Amino acid sequence: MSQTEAKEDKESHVDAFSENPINKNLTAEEKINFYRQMMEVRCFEERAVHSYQQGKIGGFCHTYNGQEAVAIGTISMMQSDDHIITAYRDHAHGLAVGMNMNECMAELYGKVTGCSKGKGGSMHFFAPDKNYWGGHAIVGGQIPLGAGIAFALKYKGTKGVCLCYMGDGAVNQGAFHEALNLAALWKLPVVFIIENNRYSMGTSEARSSSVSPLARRALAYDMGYDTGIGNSVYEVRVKTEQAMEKARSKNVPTLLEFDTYRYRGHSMSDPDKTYRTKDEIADYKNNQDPIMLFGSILIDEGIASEESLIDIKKESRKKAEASAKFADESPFPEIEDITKDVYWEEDNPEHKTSEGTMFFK
Ligand SMILES: Cc1ncc(C[n+]2csc(CCOP(=O)(O)OP(=O)(O)O)c2C)c(N)n1
Ligand SMILES: [Mg+2]
Repeated sequence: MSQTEAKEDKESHVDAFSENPINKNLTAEEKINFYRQMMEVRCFEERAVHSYQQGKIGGFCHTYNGQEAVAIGTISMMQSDDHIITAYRDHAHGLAVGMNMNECMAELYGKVTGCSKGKGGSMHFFAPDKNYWGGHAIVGGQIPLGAGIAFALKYKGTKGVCLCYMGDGAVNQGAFHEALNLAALWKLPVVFIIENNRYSMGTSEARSSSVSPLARRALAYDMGYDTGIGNSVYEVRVKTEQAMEKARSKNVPTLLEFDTYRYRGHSMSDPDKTYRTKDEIADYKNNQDPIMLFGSILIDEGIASEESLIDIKKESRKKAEASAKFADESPFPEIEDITKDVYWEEDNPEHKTSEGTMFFK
C-alpha cells in the first residue's frame, strides 16, 4: 500500500483527531519530529535484531516494531513534572524521553557506556534524569510502582502525572488489580496505559482475558477508562491528553487502552510460527503501519514529501548503525563492578538508614 492509499484508508477517524487543538497547533517541525522519532525507534530495533543475530547481544530482547505511535504519541504529552514507567519492552520509551541511541545500544551489548552501565540489558533501560523509571521484567511488576510514583507526586504537591505502561497480558496479574484499587481509592495522578498488541507471548487476548475491551476492567474500581487506535499518533495524543488533564487537575486516575500490534516475535527466542499467521502480520504491516500512516498524513498536510521521508529513514538508519559501532567499541564493565549500583545504600553507606542483609556481603 502506498502512502496515499494508506491515507485514504485512515481518513475517517484521523480527521477528528487532527483537528483537535492538541494536534492542530503543532508546528510542522514538531510533526516531522514525531515521524523521525518513530522511524528512529524502528531503525534502532532493526539494528538491535541484527546485532543479536551477530551474537553481540545476549539474553532477553523484546522489540517494539509496529507499536511506535503509542510510545511516541503518549510521551509527547509529557511535561517536566511528569514521570513514566513501563515493562520490559522498553527501548522506544527510552528513546522517546530523550535517551540517546548510543547509551541504549551499549546497554543491549552489556557495555559500561550503557544507560545501566551494561548490567541491566534490554529489559532495564533507566533514565532518572528524564523521569524514566524503567524497564521492569516481572509482568505487572511496574504497575504498583507506577501507582507509587503517582502517590509521591501527589504527596509532594507537584502537578506531575505518572504514565504507567503495561501489555495486554499484564492485566491478568494480581498486581494490576491491587494497584488500580489503590489508585482509585487514593485518587492518584496516574494514567495506566495498556499497549494491547493482541498477544502475551504466544497467548492471544481472546484466550486469556474475559473482558473486552480490557480497559473496561477499570469499572470494577470506579475508575474512568478509554480506548483508542494505537497506530494513530494524533489519536494517541488526544486520548492521552484527556486522561493526563484529569489526573493533573483532579487527581483522577484513568485506564487507557491502545490497540496496536507487534511485528516480530515476543522476544528474540520466539520462533513466531505457531500462534498467528503470516497473513495477519502482513495485513497489519501493509495496511495499518503507524509510520506509514503518519507519513501519508504529513504528505497530505503538505509538510513532507515522499523524498523527505525517505531521507529521514536513511538518517535514522545511519544513527542506529553508528550506535552499534559505539556499543561494539565500548568496554565491558570490570568484574568488581558487579556489586556496585545494586543497592543504593551499598554505594552510599554514609546515608544508610536501615539495617538489613545485603545479598552481596
Ligand atoms: C510474573 C511473570 N510471569 C510470567 C513472565 C513471563 N513473561 C514474560 S513476558 C510475558 C507476556 C506478557 O505479555 P503482555 O503483557 O501482553 O506484554 P507484551 O510482551 O505483549 O508487550 C510473560 C508471560 C514474567 N516475566 N513475569
Ligand atoms: Mg501483549
